Amino acid sequence: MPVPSLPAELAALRETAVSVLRGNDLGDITRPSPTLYPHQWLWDSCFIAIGLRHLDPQRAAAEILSLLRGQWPSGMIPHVIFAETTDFYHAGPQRWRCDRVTTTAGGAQSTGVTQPPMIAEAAVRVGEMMTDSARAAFYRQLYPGLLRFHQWLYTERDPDDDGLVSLVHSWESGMDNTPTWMEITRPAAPLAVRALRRINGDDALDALRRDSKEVPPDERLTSGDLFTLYRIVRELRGAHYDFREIRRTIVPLVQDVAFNAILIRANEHLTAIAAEIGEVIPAGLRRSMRRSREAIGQLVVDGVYYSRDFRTRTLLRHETIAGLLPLYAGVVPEDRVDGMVKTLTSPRYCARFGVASVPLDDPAFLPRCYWQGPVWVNMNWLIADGLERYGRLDAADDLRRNTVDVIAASGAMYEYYSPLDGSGAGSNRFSWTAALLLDLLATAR
Ligand code: 9WN
Repeated sequence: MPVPSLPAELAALRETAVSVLRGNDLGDITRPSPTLYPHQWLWDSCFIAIGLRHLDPQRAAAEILSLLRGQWPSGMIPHVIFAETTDFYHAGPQRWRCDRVTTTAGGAQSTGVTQPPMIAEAAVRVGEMMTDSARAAFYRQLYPGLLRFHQWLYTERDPDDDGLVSLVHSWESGMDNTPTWMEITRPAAPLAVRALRRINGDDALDALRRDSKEVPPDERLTSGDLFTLYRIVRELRGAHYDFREIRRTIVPLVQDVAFNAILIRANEHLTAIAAEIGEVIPAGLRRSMRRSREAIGQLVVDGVYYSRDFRTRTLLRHETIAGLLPLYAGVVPEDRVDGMVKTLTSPRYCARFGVASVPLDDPAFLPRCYWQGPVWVNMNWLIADGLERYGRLDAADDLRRNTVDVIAASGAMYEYYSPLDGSGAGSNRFSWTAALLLDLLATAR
């Protein structure tokens, strides 16, 4: 691929991004980070493919197709497909024991939950870089598995035909400790966590955790919350990862607004992929797709989109970046778009480096703590894409430029950035930051 002509400083940054991706390349999958996340993650691989397409479209296509190796007979594509590695990951196969309930298409071990369905988006972006015949061949390989995944999302996770799919763990949202999820998850804290917390706050639990050796604990979720998430995994395991059984447990069930927004956009891409290879989307799925577009309108109050509790159908009135993703889905009525642009560029979301994951005036806001405030490059990318399709080109360009600037100022591919001072946090060799930087540089106007 010809390298776009870039100023020296950005060319060097691009080289850093390429070397991070090479360093995290495990053959036809890419791990999100060399130490923190040594396996394959669903939405990470999609964002990674969107960057890899600028280096090697076939390799990018392989990144996407490799996700099908983790597909369950039910159609689910898991959030993590475990790689053949002895590297430590805190929520590894032993925590899930999915081999007791199913097998995956490629025989790999996996988790028992999914992640935002970014596959169709990534496939279309990669397809744009291919010849017509290579793209058609790629789409033909991907389509049957991708179709089954979208069908599974509705049949398994929208049993009441709401048009919105429900998630069974905050890890499915990809925004692990976002306040919306933590609030609804905390009542499920194990008794021991509650007792220890009373005696000594989270400090007593810190010694027991193993996920925060690479990055300071205050950049991750609290120990109490982490042990609660492990407890939810135990509940899911006991319910054989089957939604009908899960419904009867204490597991929080959320119609997550960001996940459903991503699904709505993915449905459009899936429809385009099918049309290109002469396939017809089954009528049942077409109907679910239509219902989703209508149903997401039930999540908005006074111009703000929220997630909803599946059990009680009440809105979880916590304003976070998740509520901005309907822009990416293209489902925001035109007369509300400018209001949302105003919100995301306001000091509440601190537009200087992109969009804070939680507004600065929220009591839960912490500038360097994971999904509780930091700016994430993938969120900026999604929102900018939505703004562009709404014709808000200046806002989209500003957001993209700010994103490149914040990465450039840090000089490294951090997992997330403080919205207050742009300092990097989490892993500093994070694949999707590297990949999306490549995409931002290659597509800049
Ligand atoms: C759990 C891999 C993943 C991302 C998520 C991010 C984080 C995992 C963890 O890392 O979650 O899935 O162990 O904290 O929150 O979005 O996909 O990069």
